[in-house]
Amino acid sequence: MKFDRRDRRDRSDHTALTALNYHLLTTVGVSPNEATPSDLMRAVAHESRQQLAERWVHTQAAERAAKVRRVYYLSMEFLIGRSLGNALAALGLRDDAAAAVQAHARRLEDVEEQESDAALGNGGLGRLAACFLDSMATLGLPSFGYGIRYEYGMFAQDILDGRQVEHPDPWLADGTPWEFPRAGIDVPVHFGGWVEQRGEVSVWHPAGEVRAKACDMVVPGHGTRHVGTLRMWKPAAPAHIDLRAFNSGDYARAAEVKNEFENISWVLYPNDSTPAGRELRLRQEYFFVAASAHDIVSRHLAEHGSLDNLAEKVAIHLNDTHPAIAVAELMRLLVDQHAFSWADAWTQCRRVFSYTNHTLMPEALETWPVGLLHHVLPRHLQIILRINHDFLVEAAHHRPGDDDFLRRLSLIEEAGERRVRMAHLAIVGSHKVNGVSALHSTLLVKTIFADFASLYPERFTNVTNGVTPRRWLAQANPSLAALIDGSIGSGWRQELDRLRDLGPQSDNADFRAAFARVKLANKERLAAWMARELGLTIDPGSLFDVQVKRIHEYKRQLLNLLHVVTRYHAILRDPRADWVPRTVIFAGKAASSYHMAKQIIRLIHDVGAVVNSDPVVGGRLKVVFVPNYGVSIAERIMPAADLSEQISTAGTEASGTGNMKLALNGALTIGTEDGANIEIRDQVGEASIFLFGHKTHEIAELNRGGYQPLRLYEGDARLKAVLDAIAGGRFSPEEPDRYRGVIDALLWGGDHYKLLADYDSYLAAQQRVDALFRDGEGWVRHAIANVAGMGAFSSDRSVGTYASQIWNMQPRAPQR
Ligand code: 26Q
Repeated sequence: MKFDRRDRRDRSDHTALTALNYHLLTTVGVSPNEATPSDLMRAVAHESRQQLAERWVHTQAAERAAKVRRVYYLSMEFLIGRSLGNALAALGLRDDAAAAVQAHARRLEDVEEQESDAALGNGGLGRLAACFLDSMATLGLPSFGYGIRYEYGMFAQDILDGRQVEHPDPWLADGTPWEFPRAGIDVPVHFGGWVEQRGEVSVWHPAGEVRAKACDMVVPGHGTRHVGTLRMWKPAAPAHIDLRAFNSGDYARAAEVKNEFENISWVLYPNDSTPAGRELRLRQEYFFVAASAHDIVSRHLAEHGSLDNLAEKVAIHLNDTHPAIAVAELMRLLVDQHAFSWADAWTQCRRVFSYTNHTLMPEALETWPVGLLHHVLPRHLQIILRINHDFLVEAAHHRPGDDDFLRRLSLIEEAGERRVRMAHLAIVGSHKVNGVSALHSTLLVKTIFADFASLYPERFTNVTNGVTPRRWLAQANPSLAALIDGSIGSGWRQELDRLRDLGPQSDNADFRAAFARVKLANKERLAAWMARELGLTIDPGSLFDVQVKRIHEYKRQLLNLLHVVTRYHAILRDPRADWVPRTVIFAGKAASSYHMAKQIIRLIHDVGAVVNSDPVVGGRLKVVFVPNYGVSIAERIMPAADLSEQISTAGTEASGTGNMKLALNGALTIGTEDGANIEIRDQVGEASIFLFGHKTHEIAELNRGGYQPLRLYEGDARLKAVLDAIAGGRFSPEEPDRYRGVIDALLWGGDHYKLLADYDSYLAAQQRVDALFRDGEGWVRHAIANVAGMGAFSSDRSVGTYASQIWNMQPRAPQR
C-alpha cells in the first residue's frame, strides 16, 4: 500500500517519501533535509491524520444517512498512550512509513518515540476505555467516546533518592497532531444559582455559564475503514464575560476571571485511596456530562426530529459513577427543556443508560455532600431527590415496613453529613449494571449491591474485561506477532480466539525454540533500554519477575517484597545453592497523597540498593524499579516478562487487565484467585498458572474469626526474620525507623490486606516457579499455553458482549 494522495495530482510519484517530504515542508514547516526525529514524527502523523480524516468523514456520513443506533461511552478517563503506531497499523502504512523514514536515515521506532503519551487516565479504568474505543471502531459499532481534554494528564513520576516526586504532564506543550478542534461545536454549560417553582414547572436560574468546545480525536478501526470518534471537551469563558477589567487595563483581574472558567479541564484528578470529593472534581464531572448530553440530544434531534424515539437510537454507557450525574441531566433536558412528562422521561432514561462498576471497596464509592450539590447543581439535586422518592415508594412495596432496607437503598446517605450515593443513582437510572470479571460481578450482587439485586435481579450482569490485541500484541511485540502469523496466519488481530490454534505448537520443538528466542530477544531489548535510559544492568538470562500497576496496599507490592527479602536471606544462608537468577521488576505510580504507597516505593528502592550490591548475591537476585510507568513503558515491559505478579488479596481487584496483557505476551501468572485471574486459569489450564493464597470466602472468614497476624509472625522464622530486618533498618541504616510504620501496620494494625496470611503459600508458589523455570522446555510449553488461551480476553469480545447484551446493537462480524 502507498501513501495515497488522490488530491495531489501535481506530484509525479505518489511514494511515501514524497508524502513525508510534502508534510515536512508544508505542515511542519521544515526543510526535509534538516528534519529532526520529532519533525519526522509530526510529518508521518499528519499524513496518517489526513487519511483517517477521509475515512472519518465517510463513516460519519454513512451513519447519519442510515440513522443508526449509536453507543456513547462516557468516561472521565481515556488512557490512550501514543497514537502513531496504532494509526499506521490501522491504515496498513507501517512498511511504507518505515521506508520513507529510512530515507532520512532514521528508524521508525525512534521516530515513534518522539510522541508523548496521551495519559488522560489514572490506570486500569482509563486504559480499559481506550481499549474499548479501539474495539468499537474495529467492530464497526457506531460510537462516540466522550471525555475531558485535560491540559495536564497523569503526573510524571521521577524517583529522587528512592522517593517518588511528581511532575506535571504538559502533554500538549508542543501541540498534538491528533486532535481536530470543532470550532462550530460549542455548548453552554451552567452552574449554581437557584430554582424557581412555577407550579409544576421548575425553572433553573444558573449563576454561571461556561462554554464547552469539542476537540475530537479519530479512532481508527483495524481491518476496516470504519473510524470512530473520541470527543473531548475543553472549557472556554463565555464570550459575554465582563470585559471591563480588560478595558480598564486590569489584565490580572481579567485573567483571573478567564481562569475561573477555564480551570475546569486543567488537570486529571488522581485516583486516591479515597475519592477527593472536591468541588472542582464535581464541576469537571458535570461539565463533560452536560456537554455530551447536549451533543447527543442535538444529534438525535437533527436526525430524527423528535426525542420520542431517543432510547431506540441512543445507548449511553457510564464508565463507573464519575459520569452518573448524566442520569439527572438527561431528566432535566427531557422534562425542563423538551416538555416530557416525568414518567415518560424516566422511561426513556432507564432504557438509555447502563453502568459499569469497577470497585468493591466501599471507601472508593463516590458520594457527594447534598450541600455541595445544592450549591453547584441545585436543579439536579431536586431531580435526584424526586428520583429517590419515587424509587423508595416502589421499593417499599417489595418489603413493607422494612425501613432499614429503604435506608440502605436510598440515594441519600443520611448518617452524618447527608450525601448523594452516585452508585445508587447509576443503578436506579440504568437498565443494566455490570461488574468487570465473573468473580467481581458475583460479589457485587452478594455484597455492596445485594439490596438492589433483590429488587432487580435481571439488571445485574457480568462483562469480563479485555485488552486490544492490536496494541498489546501486534504493536508491542512484533516478533511474537510475526511468529504467530507464521504459524496460524494473521487473523488473530481481529479474531483473537484463533490463538487456540497455537495450542498444539507447544509439542513442536522447533516452535518452542523459536518462541524462546523471541522471549529472549524481547528481554534483551528491555535490558538494553534499561541500561541506556536508567543506567541499570540486568541479566536477560534471569527470570524476569514483573509487577507493574498502580501502587496500592490491596495490590500487595509489599508481599512481593517480602518474598524478595526472604529469597535474599536464603541466598545469604546458602550462597552456593543453584539459585534460579531473578530480576524482580516493579513499576507504578502512587497517588501523591497516599503515604503508605509512597513508602512502599521507597522500600523497593532501599531493598534494591542492598540486594543488588551484595557480592554474596552475585547478581542472582536483582530488584529494579522502572520509573514513570505508563502505556508506552508497559508496551516495552509486557513482551519481556516471564512471570506476571497478580497477587491482590482475594476479593479486592475487580478484574485487572495487566494480567491479560502479560499472559498474552507469554508470561506465566503467579496470582491469587481474584478478579480475572480465575478466568485466566480456566482458559490456560490449572497447570499453566501458579495460584496461591486464601480465596475470597476464606479471607472473609479471617475477617470474622479474629485474624492474628502476630501469631503468623511468631510461627514462621523466615517471616519473622524478614519483618525484623525491614523494621529494624537493615535496608535503611541511615534511618533505622524508616519502615517501622509499614511493618507495624502488618503486625499491630491488623494487616488489613492479609499479607501474612498468604505469605507461606506465596513462597511455596514461588518455589514452583523456580522449578519450572529451571526445566526450560516445560516453561516454554506453558508460556505457549498461556498465549493460546488468551483469545477470550480480547476487548473485542468484551465490547461485543456489551453491544449484544447491554446496548442492543449488533456488532459486525470480524472481517476475514
Ligand atoms: C474518583 C473520585 C474522585 C477522584 C478520582 C476518582 C477515581 C478515579 C479513577 C476513582 C477510581 C479510579 C480508577 C479505578 C480503576 O482504575 N479501577 C480498575 O478498573 C480496571 C478496569 O475495569 C480493573 O481491571 C481494576 O481491577 C480496577 O481496579
